[in-house]
Amino acid sequence: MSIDPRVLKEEILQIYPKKLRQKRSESIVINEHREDGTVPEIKANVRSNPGIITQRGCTYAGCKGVVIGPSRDILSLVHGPIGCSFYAWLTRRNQTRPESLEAQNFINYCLSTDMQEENIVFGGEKKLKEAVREAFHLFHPKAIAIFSTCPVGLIGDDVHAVAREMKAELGINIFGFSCEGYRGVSQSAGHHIANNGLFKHIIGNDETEHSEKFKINLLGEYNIGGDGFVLEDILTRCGVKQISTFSGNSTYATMANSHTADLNLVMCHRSINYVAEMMEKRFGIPWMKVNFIGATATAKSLRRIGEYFEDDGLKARIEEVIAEEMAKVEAVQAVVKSRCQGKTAMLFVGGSRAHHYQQLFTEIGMKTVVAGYEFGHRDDYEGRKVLPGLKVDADSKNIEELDVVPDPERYRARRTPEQIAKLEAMSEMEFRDYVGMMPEMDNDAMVIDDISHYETERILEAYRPDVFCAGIKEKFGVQKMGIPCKQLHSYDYGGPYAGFAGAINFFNDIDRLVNMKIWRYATPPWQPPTQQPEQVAAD
Ligand code: CFM
Repeated sequence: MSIDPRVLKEEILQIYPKKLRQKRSESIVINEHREDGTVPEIKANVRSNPGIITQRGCTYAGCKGVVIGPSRDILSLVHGPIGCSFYAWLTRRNQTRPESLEAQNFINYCLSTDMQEENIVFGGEKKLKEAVREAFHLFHPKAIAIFSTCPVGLIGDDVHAVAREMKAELGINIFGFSCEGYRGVSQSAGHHIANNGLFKHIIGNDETEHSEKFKINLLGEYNIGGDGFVLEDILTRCGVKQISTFSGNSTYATMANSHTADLNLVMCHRSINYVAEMMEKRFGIPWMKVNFIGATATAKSLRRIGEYFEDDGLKARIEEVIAEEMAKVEAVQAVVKSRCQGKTAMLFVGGSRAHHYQQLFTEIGMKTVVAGYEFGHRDDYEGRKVLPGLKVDADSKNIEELDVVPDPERYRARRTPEQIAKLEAMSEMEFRDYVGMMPEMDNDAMVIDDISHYETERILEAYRPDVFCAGIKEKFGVQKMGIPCKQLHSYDYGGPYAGFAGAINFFNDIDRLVNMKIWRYATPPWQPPTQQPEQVAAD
Protein backbone atom coordinates (compact mmCIF):
# COMPACT_ATOMS: atom_id res chain seq x y z
CA MET A 1 0.00 0.00 0.00
CA SER A 2 1.59 3.17 -1.08
CA ILE A 3 -0.21 6.34 -0.16
CA ASP A 4 1.13 9.79 -0.75
CA PRO A 5 -0.04 11.63 2.36
CA ARG A 6 0.45 15.01 0.71
CA VAL A 7 -1.91 14.11 -2.12
CA LEU A 8 -4.39 12.63 0.34
CA LYS A 9 -4.30 15.78 2.44
CA GLU A 10 -5.14 17.95 -0.56
CA GLU A 11 -7.96 15.62 -1.57
CA ILE A 12 -9.43 15.72 1.93
CA LEU A 13 -9.28 19.51 2.06
CA GLN A 14 -11.06 19.94 -1.28
CA ILE A 15 -14.51 19.51 0.21
CA TYR A 16 -14.16 22.38 2.68
CA PRO A 17 -15.15 25.99 2.02
CA LYS A 18 -12.14 28.27 1.51
CA LYS A 19 -11.72 29.62 5.04
CA LEU A 20 -12.15 26.27 6.70
CA ARG A 21 -9.87 24.65 4.15
CA GLN A 22 -7.10 27.06 5.09
CA LYS A 23 -7.64 26.43 8.79
CA ARG A 24 -7.74 22.66 8.52
CA SER A 25 -4.71 22.64 6.23
CA GLU A 26 -2.69 23.98 9.16
CA SER A 27 -3.96 21.28 11.51
CA ILE A 28 -3.21 18.41 9.11
CA VAL A 29 0.54 18.08 8.71
CA ILE A 30 2.86 15.56 7.17
CA ASN A 31 5.62 14.73 9.60
CA GLU A 32 9.18 15.55 8.69
CA HIS A 33 12.36 15.47 10.73
CA ARG A 34 14.26 18.47 9.51
CA GLU A 35 18.01 18.88 9.60
CA ASP A 36 17.81 21.59 12.23
CA GLY A 37 16.01 19.16 14.55
CA THR A 38 12.57 20.70 14.17
CA VAL A 39 9.33 19.22 12.88
CA PRO A 40 6.61 21.09 10.96
CA GLU A 41 4.39 23.46 12.89
CA ILE A 42 0.85 22.31 13.62
CA LYS A 43 -2.17 24.43 14.45
CA ALA A 44 -3.58 23.10 17.71
CA ASN A 45 -5.62 24.22 20.73
CA VAL A 46 -7.83 26.42 18.58
CA ARG A 47 -11.63 26.47 18.32
CA SER A 48 -13.34 23.60 16.52
CA ASN A 49 -15.54 24.60 13.64
CA PRO A 50 -19.25 24.12 14.26
CA GLY A 51 -20.67 21.11 12.48
CA ILE A 52 -17.35 19.42 11.92
CA ILE A 53 -18.19 16.63 14.41
CA THR A 54 -15.24 16.99 16.73
CA GLN A 55 -14.16 14.35 19.24
CA ARG A 56 -13.62 17.01 21.90
CA GLY A 57 -15.26 17.51 25.27
CA CYS A 58 -15.82 20.67 27.29
CA THR A 59 -13.93 22.58 29.97
CA TYR A 60 -16.15 21.27 32.76
CA ALA A 61 -15.38 17.72 31.58
CA GLY A 62 -11.66 18.41 31.84
CA CYS A 63 -11.87 19.94 35.31
CA LYS A 64 -14.43 17.78 37.05
CA GLY A 65 -14.30 14.59 35.05
CA VAL A 66 -10.59 14.30 34.38
CA VAL A 67 -8.46 15.98 37.03
CA ILE A 68 -10.47 16.33 40.26
CA GLY A 69 -13.09 13.61 39.88
CA PRO A 70 -10.83 10.58 40.41
CA SER A 71 -9.91 11.69 43.94
CA ARG A 72 -12.25 9.58 46.02
CA ASP A 73 -12.81 11.59 49.19
CA ILE A 74 -13.22 15.05 47.74
CA LEU A 75 -16.93 15.41 47.34
CA SER A 76 -17.67 16.75 43.86
CA LEU A 77 -20.78 18.88 43.61
CA VAL A 78 -21.89 20.02 40.18
CA HIS A 79 -23.66 23.36 40.07
CA GLY A 80 -25.88 23.23 37.04
CA PRO A 81 -28.76 21.55 35.28
CA ILE A 82 -29.04 17.81 35.74
CA GLY A 83 -28.00 17.02 32.17
CA CYS A 84 -24.46 18.18 32.91
CA SER A 85 -24.44 16.10 36.07
CA PHE A 86 -25.18 12.92 34.20
CA TYR A 87 -21.70 13.25 32.80
CA ALA A 88 -20.31 13.62 36.30
CA TRP A 89 -21.42 10.12 37.10
CA LEU A 90 -18.36 7.97 36.62
CA THR A 91 -18.47 7.76 32.85
CA ARG A 92 -14.66 7.48 32.93
CA ARG A 93 -13.01 4.30 34.18
CA ASN A 94 -10.86 5.91 36.88
CA GLN A 95 -10.63 3.19 39.49
CA THR A 96 -9.99 3.65 43.16
CA ARG A 97 -9.22 1.42 46.13
CA PRO A 98 -10.34 2.78 49.53
CA GLU A 99 -8.14 1.79 52.48
CA SER A 100 -11.03 -0.01 54.18
CA LEU A 101 -14.74 -0.66 53.81
CA GLU A 102 -15.42 2.30 56.08
CA ALA A 103 -13.09 4.69 54.26
CA GLN A 104 -14.76 7.52 52.38
CA ASN A 105 -15.33 7.01 48.71
CA PHE A 106 -17.67 9.34 46.83
CA ILE A 107 -16.73 8.25 43.34
CA ASN A 108 -19.97 6.42 42.75
CA TYR A 109 -22.08 9.40 43.70
CA CYS A 110 -23.36 12.08 41.39
CA LEU A 111 -24.22 15.28 43.23
CA SER A 112 -25.89 18.16 41.50
CA THR A 113 -27.76 21.33 42.38
CA ASP A 114 -30.25 20.39 39.65
CA MET A 115 -30.79 24.01 38.55
CA GLN A 116 -34.27 24.82 37.37
CA GLU A 117 -35.63 27.70 35.33
CA GLU A 118 -36.28 29.68 38.51
CA ASN A 119 -32.59 29.44 39.46
CA ILE A 120 -31.51 30.51 36.00
CA VAL A 121 -33.78 33.56 36.18
CA PHE A 122 -33.29 34.58 39.82
CA GLY A 123 -29.85 33.12 40.50
CA GLY A 124 -28.70 29.79 41.90
CA GLU A 125 -26.43 30.74 44.79
CA LYS A 126 -29.04 30.07 47.46
CA LYS A 127 -29.70 26.64 46.06
CA LEU A 128 -25.97 25.98 45.89
CA LYS A 129 -25.50 26.85 49.57
CA GLU A 130 -28.34 24.55 50.53
CA ALA A 131 -26.81 21.77 48.44
CA VAL A 132 -23.40 22.23 50.09
CA ARG A 133 -24.98 22.04 53.55
CA GLU A 134 -27.00 18.99 52.61
CA ALA A 135 -23.95 17.24 51.16
CA PHE A 136 -21.92 18.08 54.26
CA HIS A 137 -24.50 16.68 56.65
CA LEU A 138 -25.01 13.55 54.58
CA PHE A 139 -21.41 12.63 53.92
CA HIS A 140 -19.10 14.60 56.27
CA PRO A 141 -16.38 14.91 53.64
CA LYS A 142 -12.96 16.48 54.23
CA ALA A 143 -13.43 18.73 51.24
CA ILE A 144 -16.12 19.77 48.79
CA ALA A 145 -15.34 20.91 45.25
CA ILE A 146 -17.97 22.92 43.39
CA PHE A 147 -17.96 22.79 39.61
CA SER A 148 -19.58 25.42 37.41
CA THR A 149 -21.45 24.37 34.30
CA CYS A 150 -22.22 26.79 31.43
CA PRO A 151 -25.35 28.52 32.83
CA VAL A 152 -23.55 29.37 36.08
CA GLY A 153 -21.16 31.64 34.22
CA LEU A 154 -23.92 33.03 32.04
CA ILE A 155 -26.08 34.14 34.97
CA GLY A 156 -23.10 35.18 37.09
CA ASP A 157 -23.44 32.98 40.18
CA ASP A 158 -20.30 33.48 42.29
CA VAL A 159 -19.30 29.94 43.24
CA HIS A 160 -16.10 31.19 44.89
CA ALA A 161 -17.96 33.50 47.26
CA VAL A 162 -20.35 30.67 48.14
CA ALA A 163 -17.39 28.34 48.72
CA ARG A 164 -15.71 30.84 51.06
CA GLU A 165 -18.90 31.39 53.02
CA MET A 166 -19.60 27.68 53.35
CA LYS A 167 -16.01 26.95 54.31
CA ALA A 168 -16.33 29.40 57.20
CA GLU A 169 -19.72 28.01 58.19
CA LEU A 170 -18.95 24.30 58.00
CA GLY A 171 -15.26 24.28 58.89
CA ILE A 172 -14.05 22.03 56.07
CA ASN A 173 -12.14 22.86 52.91
CA ILE A 174 -14.58 24.03 50.24
CA PHE A 175 -13.52 25.52 46.93
CA GLY A 176 -15.10 26.33 43.61
CA PHE A 177 -14.06 26.08 39.98
CA SER A 178 -15.03 28.49 37.21
CA CYS A 179 -14.88 25.67 34.70
CA GLU A 180 -17.95 26.48 32.63
CA GLY A 181 -18.00 24.30 29.54
CA TYR A 182 -17.45 27.23 27.18
CA ARG A 183 -14.48 28.61 29.15
CA GLY A 184 -11.91 27.26 26.70
CA VAL A 185 -11.74 25.51 23.35
CA SER A 186 -11.80 22.01 24.87
CA GLN A 187 -11.38 20.03 28.08
CA SER A 188 -7.76 21.19 28.10
CA ALA A 189 -8.83 24.52 29.63
CA GLY A 190 -10.53 22.55 32.39
CA HIS A 191 -7.28 20.77 33.18
CA HIS A 192 -5.55 24.10 33.65
CA ILE A 193 -8.34 25.46 35.85
CA ALA A 194 -8.30 22.27 37.93
CA ASN A 195 -4.51 22.46 38.29
CA ASN A 196 -4.82 26.01 39.60
CA GLY A 197 -7.45 24.90 42.10
CA LEU A 198 -5.34 21.98 43.33
CA PHE A 199 -2.48 24.34 43.83
CA LYS A 200 -4.44 27.07 45.56
CA HIS A 201 -6.61 24.93 47.79
CA ILE A 202 -4.99 21.55 48.46
CA ILE A 203 -1.27 21.11 47.75
CA GLY A 204 0.79 22.02 50.79
CA ASN A 205 -2.01 21.73 53.37
CA ASP A 206 -0.49 18.77 55.22
CA GLU A 207 3.06 18.86 56.54
CA THR A 208 3.38 15.21 57.60
CA GLU A 209 6.91 14.09 56.74
CA HIS A 210 7.52 10.56 55.48
CA SER A 211 10.70 8.84 56.50
CA GLU A 212 11.21 6.91 53.26
CA LYS A 213 14.27 7.77 51.22
CA PHE A 214 12.92 7.94 47.69
CA LYS A 215 9.74 9.97 47.59
CA ILE A 216 7.94 10.82 44.40
CA ASN A 217 4.57 12.00 43.10
CA LEU A 218 3.12 10.54 39.96
CA LEU A 219 1.36 13.31 38.04
CA GLY A 220 -1.09 12.79 35.20
CA GLU A 221 -1.94 9.16 35.98
CA TYR A 222 -5.67 8.62 36.43
CA ASN A 223 -5.85 4.89 37.07
CA ILE A 224 -7.98 4.14 34.05
CA GLY A 225 -8.69 0.42 34.00
CA GLY A 226 -6.32 -0.05 36.95
CA ASP A 227 -3.18 1.39 35.29
CA GLY A 228 -2.30 3.20 38.49
CA PHE A 229 -2.50 0.01 40.54
CA VAL A 230 0.07 -1.64 38.26
CA LEU A 231 2.41 1.33 38.64
CA GLU A 232 1.99 1.48 42.40
CA ASP A 233 2.96 -2.17 42.55
CA ILE A 234 6.09 -1.68 40.44
CA LEU A 235 7.24 1.42 42.30
CA THR A 236 6.68 -0.20 45.69
CA ARG A 237 8.69 -3.26 44.64
CA CYS A 238 11.51 -0.97 43.56
CA GLY A 239 11.43 0.73 46.97
CA VAL A 240 10.04 4.05 45.78
CA LYS A 241 7.50 5.79 47.99
CA GLN A 242 4.62 7.31 46.07
CA ILE A 243 3.40 10.17 48.18
CA SER A 244 0.57 11.03 45.83
CA THR A 245 -0.89 10.38 42.43
CA PHE A 246 -2.66 13.16 40.60
CA SER A 247 -5.26 11.98 40.67
CA GLY A 248 -5.93 8.27 40.12
CA ASN A 249 -6.60 6.34 43.35
CA SER A 250 -5.87 9.52 45.31
CA THR A 251 -7.26 11.08 48.44
CA TYR A 252 -7.38 14.65 49.64
CA ALA A 253 -4.69 13.90 52.23
CA THR A 254 -2.17 12.46 49.75
CA MET A 255 -2.46 15.48 47.50
CA ALA A 256 -2.28 17.89 50.44
CA ASN A 257 0.97 16.24 51.44
CA SER A 258 2.48 15.94 47.95
CA HIS A 259 4.86 18.88 48.40
CA THR A 260 6.98 16.68 50.71
CA ALA A 261 8.10 14.51 47.76
CA ASP A 262 11.52 14.93 46.18
CA LEU A 263 10.64 14.31 42.54
CA ASN A 264 7.57 14.74 40.35
CA LEU A 265 7.06 12.25 37.54
CA VAL A 266 4.77 13.47 34.78
CA MET A 267 2.84 10.86 32.80
CA CYS A 268 0.21 12.95 31.01
CA HIS A 269 1.93 16.18 30.20
CA ARG A 270 -1.15 17.86 28.78
CA SER A 271 -3.40 17.56 31.78
CA ILE A 272 -1.00 18.31 34.63
CA ASN A 273 2.17 20.08 33.51
CA TYR A 274 0.91 23.23 35.27
CA VAL A 275 1.01 21.55 38.69
CA ALA A 276 4.50 20.22 37.99
CA GLU A 277 5.74 23.67 37.05
CA MET A 278 4.09 25.39 40.00
CA MET A 279 5.37 22.83 42.53
CA GLU A 280 8.88 23.32 41.26
CA LYS A 281 8.61 27.06 41.61
CA ARG A 282 7.04 27.11 45.04
CA PHE A 283 8.62 24.08 46.68
CA GLY A 284 11.74 23.29 44.63
CA ILE A 285 10.67 19.83 43.41
CA PRO A 286 12.09 19.03 39.96
CA TRP A 287 9.89 17.26 37.44
CA MET A 288 10.60 14.94 34.59
CA LYS A 289 8.45 13.40 31.93
CA VAL A 290 8.09 9.64 32.12
CA ASN A 291 6.14 7.11 30.09
CA PHE A 292 4.89 3.92 31.65
CA ILE A 293 3.01 2.87 28.53
CA GLY A 294 5.14 0.21 26.84
CA ALA A 295 7.58 -2.20 28.46
CA THR A 296 10.76 -0.57 27.21
CA ALA A 297 9.40 2.88 28.05
CA THR A 298 8.57 1.65 31.56
CA ALA A 299 12.05 0.24 32.05
CA LYS A 300 13.59 3.49 30.83
CA SER A 301 11.42 5.58 33.15
CA LEU A 302 12.28 3.41 36.16
CA ARG A 303 15.99 3.69 35.42
CA ARG A 304 15.66 7.45 35.33
CA ILE A 305 14.25 7.41 38.85
CA GLY A 306 17.26 5.37 39.96
CA GLU A 307 19.64 7.83 38.33
CA TYR A 308 17.89 10.80 39.90
CA PHE A 309 18.25 9.44 43.41
CA GLU A 310 21.82 8.26 42.70
CA ASP A 311 21.49 5.28 44.97
CA ASP A 312 23.09 1.94 44.11
CA GLY A 313 20.67 -0.09 46.21
CA LEU A 314 17.68 1.51 44.48
CA LYS A 315 19.25 1.04 41.07
CA ALA A 316 19.88 -2.64 41.81
CA ARG A 317 16.28 -3.21 42.91
CA ILE A 318 15.00 -1.44 39.81
CA GLU A 319 17.16 -3.72 37.64
CA GLU A 320 15.80 -6.78 39.45
CA VAL A 321 12.21 -5.72 38.87
CA ILE A 322 12.91 -4.92 35.22
CA ALA A 323 14.63 -8.27 34.64
CA GLU A 324 11.82 -10.22 36.28
CA GLU A 325 9.05 -8.37 34.45
CA MET A 326 10.77 -8.15 31.08
CA ALA A 327 11.15 -11.93 30.94
CA LYS A 328 7.35 -12.26 31.18
CA VAL A 329 6.74 -9.49 28.66
CA GLU A 330 9.19 -10.83 26.11
CA ALA A 331 7.60 -14.28 26.09
CA VAL A 332 4.21 -12.84 25.05
CA GLN A 333 5.71 -10.14 22.87
CA ALA A 334 7.56 -12.64 20.69
CA VAL A 335 4.40 -14.60 19.86
CA VAL A 336 2.21 -11.54 19.33
CA LYS A 337 4.85 -9.77 17.26
CA SER A 338 5.07 -12.70 14.88
CA ARG A 339 1.34 -12.32 14.27
CA CYS A 340 1.14 -8.51 14.13
CA GLN A 341 4.38 -7.51 12.44
CA GLY A 342 3.84 -5.01 9.63
CA LYS A 343 0.26 -4.19 10.55
CA THR A 344 -0.82 -0.58 10.88
CA ALA A 345 -2.57 1.54 13.49
CA MET A 346 -4.13 4.97 13.80
CA LEU A 347 -4.50 6.77 17.11
CA PHE A 348 -6.80 9.66 17.92
CA VAL A 349 -7.03 10.22 21.65
CA GLY A 350 -7.04 13.19 24.02
CA GLY A 351 -3.76 14.84 24.71
CA SER A 352 -1.18 12.18 25.48
CA ARG A 353 -2.24 8.65 24.68
CA ALA A 354 -2.06 9.13 20.92
CA HIS A 355 1.66 9.48 21.53
CA HIS A 356 2.28 7.05 24.39
CA TYR A 357 0.51 4.09 22.81
CA GLN A 358 2.62 4.25 19.67
CA GLN A 359 5.35 2.72 21.82
CA LEU A 360 3.25 -0.36 22.57
CA PHE A 361 2.45 -0.83 18.90
CA THR A 362 6.13 -0.50 18.00
CA GLU A 363 6.94 -3.26 20.47
CA ILE A 364 4.80 -5.70 18.46
CA GLY A 365 6.04 -4.52 15.08
CA MET A 366 3.05 -2.35 14.22
CA LYS A 367 3.39 1.04 12.63
CA THR A 368 1.35 4.15 13.43
CA VAL A 369 0.49 5.71 10.09
CA VAL A 370 -1.72 8.58 11.27
CA ALA A 371 -2.19 10.04 14.75
CA GLY A 372 -3.48 13.12 16.47
CA TYR A 373 -4.75 14.60 19.67
CA GLU A 374 -8.22 15.88 20.38
CA PHE A 375 -7.02 18.83 22.40
CA GLY A 376 -3.22 18.70 22.68
CA HIS A 377 -1.27 21.91 22.32
CA ARG A 378 1.65 22.55 20.00
CA ASP A 379 4.12 21.48 22.71
CA ASP A 380 2.46 18.06 22.93
CA TYR A 381 3.05 17.65 19.20
CA GLU A 382 6.32 19.43 18.56
CA GLY A 383 7.91 19.38 22.01
CA ARG A 384 8.20 21.94 24.78
CA LYS A 385 10.94 23.76 22.92
CA VAL A 386 8.19 25.62 21.00
CA LEU A 387 6.77 27.08 24.23
CA PRO A 388 8.69 30.37 24.24
CA GLY A 389 7.36 31.17 20.76
CA LEU A 390 3.70 30.32 21.46
CA LYS A 391 1.26 33.18 21.01
CA VAL A 392 -1.31 33.56 23.75
CA ASP A 393 -4.67 33.91 22.05
CA ALA A 394 -7.94 35.27 23.42
CA ASP A 395 -9.12 31.81 24.48
CA SER A 396 -5.98 31.06 26.49
CA LYS A 397 -6.08 34.50 28.10
CA ASN A 398 -9.40 33.51 29.54
CA ILE A 399 -7.67 31.11 31.91
CA GLU A 400 -5.97 32.38 35.03
CA GLU A 401 -2.17 32.08 35.17
CA LEU A 402 -1.09 31.90 38.80
CA ASP A 403 1.86 33.99 39.77
CA VAL A 404 3.92 31.48 41.73
CA VAL A 405 6.96 32.44 43.81
CA PRO A 406 9.18 30.36 46.11
CA ASP A 407 7.54 29.66 49.45
CA PRO A 408 9.54 31.65 52.02
CA GLU A 409 9.57 28.77 54.51
CA ARG A 410 8.99 25.64 52.55
CA TYR A 411 11.03 26.12 49.37
CA ARG A 412 13.86 23.60 49.32
CA ALA A 413 15.65 23.01 46.03
CA ARG A 414 15.90 19.22 45.90
CA ARG A 415 18.74 19.44 43.40
CA THR A 416 21.01 22.38 42.62
CA PRO A 417 21.16 23.63 39.01
CA GLU A 418 24.64 22.03 38.83
CA GLN A 419 23.31 18.67 39.95
CA ILE A 420 20.50 18.88 37.41
CA ALA A 421 22.98 19.74 34.65
CA LYS A 422 25.19 16.83 35.70
CA LEU A 423 22.28 14.39 35.68
CA GLU A 424 21.20 15.58 32.26
CA ALA A 425 24.72 15.25 30.89
CA MET A 426 25.18 11.77 32.40
CA SER A 427 22.06 10.21 31.00
CA GLU A 428 19.26 10.85 28.53
CA MET A 429 17.33 12.40 31.38
CA GLU A 430 15.85 15.82 30.74
CA PHE A 431 14.10 17.86 33.36
CA ARG A 432 11.18 20.15 32.65
CA ASP A 433 10.94 18.81 29.13
CA TYR A 434 8.67 16.83 26.84
CA VAL A 435 9.87 15.91 23.38
CA GLY A 436 6.34 15.67 21.97
CA MET A 437 4.72 13.25 19.58
CA MET A 438 6.03 14.29 16.19
CA PRO A 439 9.77 13.91 16.79
CA GLU A 440 9.06 10.27 17.67
CA MET A 441 6.90 9.52 14.62
CA ASP A 442 8.18 8.48 11.21
CA ASN A 443 8.77 10.89 8.39
CA ASP A 444 5.66 11.11 6.21
CA ALA A 445 3.32 10.01 8.97
CA MET A 446 0.15 12.09 8.95
CA VAL A 447 -0.60 14.11 12.05
CA ILE A 448 -4.09 15.56 12.44
CA ASP A 449 -5.23 17.78 15.28
CA ASP A 450 -8.89 17.73 16.37
CA ILE A 451 -9.82 15.39 13.53
CA SER A 452 -13.29 15.73 12.05
CA HIS A 453 -15.58 12.85 11.29
CA TYR A 454 -15.24 13.43 7.56
CA GLU A 455 -11.44 13.36 7.77
CA THR A 456 -11.65 10.15 9.80
CA GLU A 457 -13.65 8.44 7.06
CA ARG A 458 -11.27 9.59 4.36
CA ILE A 459 -8.10 8.39 6.07
CA LEU A 460 -9.74 5.07 6.91
CA GLU A 461 -10.74 4.59 3.31
CA ALA A 462 -7.26 5.47 2.07
CA TYR A 463 -5.10 3.55 4.55
CA ARG A 464 -7.46 0.78 5.72
CA PRO A 465 -5.46 0.39 8.94
CA ASP A 466 -5.59 -2.83 10.92
CA VAL A 467 -6.81 -1.00 14.00
CA PHE A 468 -8.19 2.46 14.75
CA CYS A 469 -7.80 3.70 18.32
CA ALA A 470 -10.19 6.33 19.63
CA GLY A 471 -13.26 6.54 21.86
CA ILE A 472 -16.86 5.48 22.15
CA LYS A 473 -18.11 8.24 19.84
CA GLU A 474 -16.02 6.91 16.98
CA LYS A 475 -16.09 3.21 17.75
CA PHE A 476 -19.16 1.93 16.00
CA GLY A 477 -18.98 4.20 12.96
CA VAL A 478 -15.45 2.94 12.38
CA GLN A 479 -16.36 -0.70 12.92
CA LYS A 480 -19.16 -0.46 10.37
CA MET A 481 -16.40 0.28 7.90
CA GLY A 482 -14.87 -3.10 8.67
CA ILE A 483 -12.03 -1.76 10.79
CA PRO A 484 -11.73 -2.73 14.45
CA CYS A 485 -11.76 0.17 16.86
CA LYS A 486 -9.93 -0.06 20.15
CA GLN A 487 -11.08 2.41 22.74
CA LEU A 488 -8.02 4.02 24.23
CA HIS A 489 -9.90 6.18 26.72
CA SER A 490 -11.82 3.44 28.51
CA TYR A 491 -9.86 0.43 27.19
CA ASP A 492 -13.15 -1.22 26.21
CA TYR A 493 -13.72 -2.65 29.67
CA GLY A 494 -10.17 -4.08 29.52
CA GLY A 495 -6.77 -3.04 30.78
CA PRO A 496 -4.73 -2.24 32.71
CA TYR A 497 -2.32 -1.35 29.93
CA ALA A 498 0.38 0.47 31.87
CA GLY A 499 3.69 -0.97 33.01
CA PHE A 500 4.88 -4.48 32.21
CA ALA A 501 1.72 -6.38 33.13
CA GLY A 502 -0.27 -3.80 31.17
CA ALA A 503 1.89 -4.29 28.08
CA ILE A 504 1.11 -8.01 28.14
CA ASN A 505 -2.63 -7.27 28.34
CA PHE A 506 -2.36 -4.81 25.47
CA PHE A 507 -0.40 -7.15 23.23
CA ASN A 508 -2.96 -9.91 23.72
CA ASP A 509 -5.95 -7.61 23.19
CA ILE A 510 -4.51 -6.09 20.02
CA ASP A 511 -3.54 -9.51 18.69
CA ARG A 512 -7.13 -10.71 19.08
CA LEU A 513 -8.50 -7.57 17.50
CA VAL A 514 -6.31 -7.26 14.42
CA ASN A 515 -6.23 -10.95 13.64
CA MET A 516 -9.96 -11.52 13.97
CA LYS A 517 -11.41 -12.38 10.55
CA ILE A 518 -14.90 -10.98 11.17
CA TRP A 519 -13.94 -7.45 10.09
CA ARG A 520 -13.42 -8.54 6.51
CA TYR A 521 -17.08 -9.42 6.18
CA ALA A 522 -18.30 -5.86 6.79
CA THR A 523 -18.98 -3.84 3.66
CA PRO A 524 -17.61 -0.33 4.07
CA PRO A 525 -19.87 2.46 2.79
CA TRP A 526 -17.52 3.32 -0.06
CA GLN A 527 -17.63 -0.20 -1.47
CA PRO A 528 -20.66 -1.42 -3.45
CA PRO A 529 -22.19 -4.50 -1.79
CA THR A 530 -21.71 -6.55 -4.94
CA GLN A 531 -17.95 -6.38 -4.52
CA GLN A 532 -18.10 -8.00 -1.14
CA PRO A 533 -17.38 -11.67 -2.08
CA GLU A 534 -14.30 -10.72 -4.13
CA GLN A 535 -13.08 -8.56 -1.32
CA VAL A 536 -13.24 -11.48 1.08
CA ALA A 537 -11.71 -13.91 -1.37
CA ALA A 538 -8.88 -11.53 -2.23
CA ASP A 539 -7.99 -11.21 1.42
FE1 CFM B 1 -4.18 12.93 29.81
FE2 CFM B 1 -5.82 11.11 30.28
FE3 CFM B 1 -5.07 11.82 27.85
FE4 CFM B 1 -6.55 13.50 29.30
FE5 CFM B 1 -8.90 12.47 28.53
FE6 CFM B 1 -8.22 10.07 29.53
FE7 CFM B 1 -7.43 10.84 27.13
MO1 CFM B 1 -9.94 10.27 27.57
S1 CFM B 1 -5.86 13.04 31.18
S2 CFM B 1 -4.92 13.89 28.00
S3 CFM B 1 -8.53 14.47 29.18
S4 CFM B 1 -4.00 10.82 29.31
S5 CFM B 1 -10.06 11.12 29.70
S6 CFM B 1 -6.95 9.47 31.18
S7 CFM B 1 -8.11 8.94 27.77
S8 CFM B 1 -9.03 12.08 26.47
S9 CFM B 1 -5.45 10.87 26.01
